[in-house]
Amino acid sequence: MHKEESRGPGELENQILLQALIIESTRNLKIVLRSSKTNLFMQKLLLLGAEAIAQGAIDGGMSGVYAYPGTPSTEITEYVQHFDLAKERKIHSKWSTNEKTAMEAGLGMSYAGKRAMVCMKHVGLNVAADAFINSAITGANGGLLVTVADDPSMHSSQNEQDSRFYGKFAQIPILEPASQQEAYDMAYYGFELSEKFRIPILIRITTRLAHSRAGVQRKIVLDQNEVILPSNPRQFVLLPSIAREQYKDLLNSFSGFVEESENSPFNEYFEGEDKKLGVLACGLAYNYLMENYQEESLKHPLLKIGQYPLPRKKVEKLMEECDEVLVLEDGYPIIEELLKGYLAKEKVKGRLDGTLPRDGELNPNLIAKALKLEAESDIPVVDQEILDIIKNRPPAMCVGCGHIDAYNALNEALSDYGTGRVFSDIGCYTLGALPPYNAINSCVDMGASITMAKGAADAGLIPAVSVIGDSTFTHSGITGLIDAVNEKAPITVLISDNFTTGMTGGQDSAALGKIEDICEGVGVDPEHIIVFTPLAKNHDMMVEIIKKELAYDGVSVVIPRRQCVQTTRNVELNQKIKDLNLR
Ligand SMILES: Cc1ncc(C[n+]2csc(CCOP(=O)(O)OP(=O)(O)O)c2C)c(N)n1
Ligand code: SF4
Repeated sequence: MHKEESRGPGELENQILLQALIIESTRNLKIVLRSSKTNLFMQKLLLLGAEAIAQGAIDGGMSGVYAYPGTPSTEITEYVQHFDLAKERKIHSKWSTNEKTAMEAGLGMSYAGKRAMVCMKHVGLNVAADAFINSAITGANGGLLVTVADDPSMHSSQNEQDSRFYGKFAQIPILEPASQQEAYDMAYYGFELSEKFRIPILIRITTRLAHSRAGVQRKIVLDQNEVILPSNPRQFVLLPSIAREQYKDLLNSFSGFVEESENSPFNEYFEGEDKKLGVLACGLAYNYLMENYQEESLKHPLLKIGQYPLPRKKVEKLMEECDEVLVLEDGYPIIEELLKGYLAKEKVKGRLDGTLPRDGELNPNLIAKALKLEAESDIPVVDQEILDIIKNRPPAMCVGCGHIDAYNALNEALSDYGTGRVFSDIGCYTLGALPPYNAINSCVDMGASITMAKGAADAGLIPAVSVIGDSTFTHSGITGLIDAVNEKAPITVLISDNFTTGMTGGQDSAALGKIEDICEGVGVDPEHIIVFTPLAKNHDMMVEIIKKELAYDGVSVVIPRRQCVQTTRNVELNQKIKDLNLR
C-alpha cells in the first residue's frame, strides 16, 4: 500500500492544512512552527462567535484583552479568562472599570509593542469614543483590535446603533465576520493588518453571531510580541502640531485600506447570470442570504463584504453590471445610503425603500421576501409552540434579590412625596421599572441616574432620588456624584451593592469594598453615608433611614448591601467578601 493511502482522512486533511499554514508562515515572520504544537494547530473547536474571536486573538499572539462586560460581548473576555493557553501565556484578562479605561489600557499595551484587544458592547463604544476616535490618529504600535458587539433588535440593549458608523467616523478599517470561522480568522489576521498600517482595527459582530456556535479550524499559534517602543517617540503625543500631521497620515492611508479591501479574502465577488438584480451582503447578512440557497444556487451576481472600507472596484462592477442592487446589512443602512447617494438612485434597494424593514435584525425569511422567494418566508425563526410557551413573560428580578427589598423600602419612604422622582440606571435593578414595583422613572445610559437626579433637583424636583448598582457606580457614577457634591445638590443616591456585575452574569465589580471610601473621598459627608442590609425583616428600619435622608438638604448616599443570590457559590468572590469584612 502506498504510504499516503495508509493515513486516515483526518490526517490527510491535516497535512494539506499544514502545507497551507507553512505557505502562510512565509508571509508572517513571527510565526513559529513548533512540532509539539502540531496537533494544537490542527484542532477544530465548536465555538460561539464571541469565543471564536477570543480564540483567534489568543492564537494570533495577543498579550492582553481589556473589556467591560456587556451583552453580547461578555463571552469574549470570559473565554480568555478560562482558556489554559491564555493563562500559560499570561494574557491579561481582568475586567476594566469601564469601556474608556479598557480602550486606553489596550492602547497602552499597543504603545508598548504588544498585541491587545479591547471588547465591549455597542453602547460601550459611546463611552470609549474619545479614546477610540483619537486612537485612529495616534495609530497603533503593537496590533490593536477593538471588537464591538452590536445588538440589532435590542435583545438586551437600549438602542441598536451600528458600530460600523464609528469605524467610518474614525476612518479605520473594519472587519465584519459572516461566520464563526471568519470571526476567528479576522481576529487572527486583524493583528497583522493593524501592524501593517499601524492603525487600530474595528471588528464588528452582532448578537446572533456572538451567541451561536459552529466548528472553527484553528491556525498556528503565533508568538507574542516583545516590548518595543514606537519608533517615533511623538506618535502618541496628540499636541495639535503633531496631531495635524498624523491626521494627514491617516487620510493618506485610506487608499491603502481600500486596496487591502480589494484584495481581501473576506470580500468576494461571485458571478451570476441573472443580472436583473445584484446582491451586496455584509457580514452575517451573507449567512442569512445563503440559508435561502441551500438547495439551488444563487443566480444573481453577489458581492460578499467582510472588510471595509468597501472594495471600490468590486462595488463598481456590481453596480455597473446589474439593473438593481439589493443591499443586505444587519444594522443601519450605511452601505445602502452610500450607494444610493444624495440623488437617492432608485436602483439601490434595501432598508430605505421598504424592500427590507427599516429597523431590527435581519433573518433568512426577511431576505427571502426581499428576493421574492416563497420558501419559508412566513415561518417564524422560533417555533410557534415555543413562542406560545414563553410569550408574556417579562424579565424579573430573582426571588431573594436584595434590590427587591431596597425598592420595597424606597417606595414606602417616598409615598409622602408622590411618584415620578426616581432616576435609575442600568443593571438588574432596572427591572424595578416593572410591576409590582413600578419604582423607577428613568434608565438612559450608565451613570445617568445621579446626574439626572441632580438636574431634576436643580429644576426644583426635591427630593430627587438616584438608584445605581455598584458596578455602574464605578463605571460612570462617580463623576456625577462629584458634580452633585460640588453643588450640594439635594439628592439621595441609593447605591444598591450586591458585590457583582449581576446583569451581565456576575463578573467582578470594580467597586468591591470601596464604595464608602469613594463617596467620602469625593466629599459626601460621612454622616450621610449609610449602609444597611436589604432584608424584609429590616423593612421598617430601612424606610426610616431613607425618609431621614430624603429630608436632608444635601447629597446623601444610602447603600443597601447584600450579595447577589446568583453568586453565592463563587468561591473566589466569597473569599474576597470575607477578607474585606463586607458582611
Ligand atoms: C455602556 C454600557 N456598558 C455595558 C452595559 C452592559 N451592562 C448592563 S447593566 C451592567 C452593570 C450592572 O451591574 P450593577 O450596576 O452592579 O448592577 P446589577 O446588575 O449587579 O444589579 C452592564 C455592564 C451597558 N448597558 N452599557
Ligand atoms: S442576578 Fe443577582 S442582582 Fe440580578 S436579579 Fe438576580 S439576584 Fe438580583
